[in-house]
Amino acid sequence: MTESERLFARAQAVLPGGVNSPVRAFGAVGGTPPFIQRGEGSKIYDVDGKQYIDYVCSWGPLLFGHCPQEVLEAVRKKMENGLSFGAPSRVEVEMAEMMVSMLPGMEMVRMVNSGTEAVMSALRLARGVTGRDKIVKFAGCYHGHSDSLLVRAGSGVLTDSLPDSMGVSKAAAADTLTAEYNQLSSVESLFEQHGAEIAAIVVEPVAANMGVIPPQEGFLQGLRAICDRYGALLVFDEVITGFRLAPGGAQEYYGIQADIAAFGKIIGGGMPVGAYAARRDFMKQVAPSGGIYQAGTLSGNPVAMAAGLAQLSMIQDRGDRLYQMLTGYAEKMAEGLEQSARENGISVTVNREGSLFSVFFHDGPVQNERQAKESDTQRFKHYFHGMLSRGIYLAPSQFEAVFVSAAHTQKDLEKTLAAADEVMRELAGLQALQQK
Ligand code: KE4
Repeated sequence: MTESERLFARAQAVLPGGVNSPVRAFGAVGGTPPFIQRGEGSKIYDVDGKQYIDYVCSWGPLLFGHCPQEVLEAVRKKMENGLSFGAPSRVEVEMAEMMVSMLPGMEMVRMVNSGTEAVMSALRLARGVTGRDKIVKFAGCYHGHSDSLLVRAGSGVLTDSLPDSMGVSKAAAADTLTAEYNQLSSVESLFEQHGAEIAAIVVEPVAANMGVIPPQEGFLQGLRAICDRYGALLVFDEVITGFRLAPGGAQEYYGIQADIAAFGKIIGGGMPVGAYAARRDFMKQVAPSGGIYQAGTLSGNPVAMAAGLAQLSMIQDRGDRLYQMLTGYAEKMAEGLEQSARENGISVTVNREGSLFSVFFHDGPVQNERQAKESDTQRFKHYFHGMLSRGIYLAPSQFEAVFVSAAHTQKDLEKTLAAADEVMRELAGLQALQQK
């Protein structure tokens, strides 16, 4: 038995599925998840000493890879003065000023502890500001695990093909309307029926929880126009896209102004941080300056703020050069994987936006949840394990994204594509056998 197997057996006795978040359990791909001992740059090392090139990067937060010195130094310095006070501190102001300076049209921000909390709070703000109850979300988009958003959700819900989560009351889900991503007509018809009751549309500007599905030309602009026409708010869930597509996230990248935006992942630099932001007249309605209540014991935790602030400062220092580098790496990797599949007669569809991409084992366009679900998840499973056994650590699900970092090197790319060549050849061999 490997140490990971021993730990996984122990973990399953005390943690549901042996994990603290479902996608980590390898449910969709099988096998034992490597228990990670440490990370350094683009690499992670498991408890059995195996090294992997990491393309999960903690599901997006680690834009500069594992243990960037600037973040570690900021955390070390801050924690020597205390871990948490439950009282205002300077670094919270500095973090809020930094975010506001980087985010188009956002005048105030409130820190929370996760992306789930950020989106949940953003929607409470939308309901409070508009006095309306209904929310429109998209099938296959994932916005965290708050009750009203676990309706036709993506990520782990899609991966484990749970219809919807048990435990969510009908009442909690009743005000959530679902439309199809990249299909404005499905949004229009919901507004024709419920327009006056709809507080907001919540959308992942680039869907990344059914695999990566970029918005088609005009889709986001169409959502903006529908919100304006009906007096609803446009909420961008930028937990993944925020600070990953551009310093100003998807709002900057697409030039579209959301009314409220939710953040997570990168703004914590690997520590538990979420945030939501909007213009001043909205945010002033949040307690204690207004009647929309939201709170948190560890919100704005100084050590987490120090990590996030260090990471955002590194983004500011590097500017567009950073995004050119991230996109360049992702482009070469995506093209290399696609070419390797094509040369071996394996049907794949590769979707990429900026440095975010996914390889779907699918032979047609993937522009919505229905098409994503047509992917060959058995083939993905073989691909995943073929890459893992060659030291390439991908998300253990067809319905997640590849996350690259500024720490990934040309050497990593070469090793990744060499492994993919071997795996695609294996898949071709299997395909030939099946066709006999
Ligand atoms: P957290 O509560 O997990 O910090 O954020 C929820 C969330 C909200 N919005 C978007 C667009 C997200 O992608 C997420 C969380 N992402 C998943 C990965 N697709 C987190 C991984 C996990 O659940 O363990």
